[in-house]
Amino acid sequence: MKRSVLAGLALVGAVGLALAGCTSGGSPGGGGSSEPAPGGGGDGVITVGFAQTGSESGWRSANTESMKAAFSAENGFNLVFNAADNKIEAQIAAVRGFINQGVDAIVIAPIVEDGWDDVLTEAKDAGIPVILEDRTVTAPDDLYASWVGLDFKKEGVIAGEWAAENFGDTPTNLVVLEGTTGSAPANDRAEGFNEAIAGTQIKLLDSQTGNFTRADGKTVMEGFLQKYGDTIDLLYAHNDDMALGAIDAIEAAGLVPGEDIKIISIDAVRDGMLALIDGKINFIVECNPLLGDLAAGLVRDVLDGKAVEKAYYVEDQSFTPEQAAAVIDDRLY
Ligand code: GZL
Repeated sequence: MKRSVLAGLALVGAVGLALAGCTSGGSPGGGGSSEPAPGGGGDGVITVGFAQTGSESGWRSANTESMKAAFSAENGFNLVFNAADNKIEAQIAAVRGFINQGVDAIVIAPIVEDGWDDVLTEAKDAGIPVILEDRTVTAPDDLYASWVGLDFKKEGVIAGEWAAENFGDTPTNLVVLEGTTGSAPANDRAEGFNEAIAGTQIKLLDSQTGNFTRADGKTVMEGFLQKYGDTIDLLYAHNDDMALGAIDAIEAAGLVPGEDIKIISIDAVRDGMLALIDGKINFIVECNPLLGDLAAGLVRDVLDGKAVEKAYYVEDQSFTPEQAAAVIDDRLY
């Protein structure tokens, strides 16, 4: 079991307050890459090392902005921010740097699930609590205090159920743009989607990682189009950025995205929602990136010695073009 799964969303202390405000946007906080935020240090200020994956997607930018806004100097934090450019070795090195610096707490958005046991053990031995946000790890859950994020498998199931409902009764050729290899969202979104389409007439032609980026999504889709041409009926992209790259490739091939090739995606970032409204994407499952307030509440609760749950899930929703058009002006990302 990757993490202890809660039956419901149990709230404790500051996390409860944070959840109440977790849809608040807020302006980005201070701090650059690996530089302490201005105003760090001093009594009562909590120094937090945050090891972010990188800046691979629109979702990641929104998540970083949410985290910087929550861990701001005005909120009593000194944020030491590191973006690892999607390189796991760099991210683990950043965490080791936080340990050596003697920060009060460490927050990680782990690029991949595996390989965390050693450095998390070092943090535990140093008495520095670790909070995971967004993605999860396969390391034993006594090596981190808590995790807050989204149910990626459920996102995959929702996407797959929509595919099964709309295309499952006729022979449908599917290609998949996978997220970062070894990452929890890529693993779990695939698992959930595949379970949901089992037994339907949706047939997988090919599946390849696009690393959650628009550029790689376009390149991989170009390869699929060269290999399978217009026999492709459906694309399942693990995030909007890869779907948007695929749209570029589909249009360059003289085909119509959303019509010749139906597209299902995950995230619901603004550019994805606009493509959905334009009919170039057919269905999007949301993955809420606004986790900063929740992570900050967890850091405070853990440092205050309060009991916290091992896992806090943020609710997601899904959108058709009509539903997206109805909410686009009110969304925070
Ligand atoms: C999901 C997050 C994924 C997004 C991508 O919580 O880890 O990483 O779906 C992002 O857009 O790059």
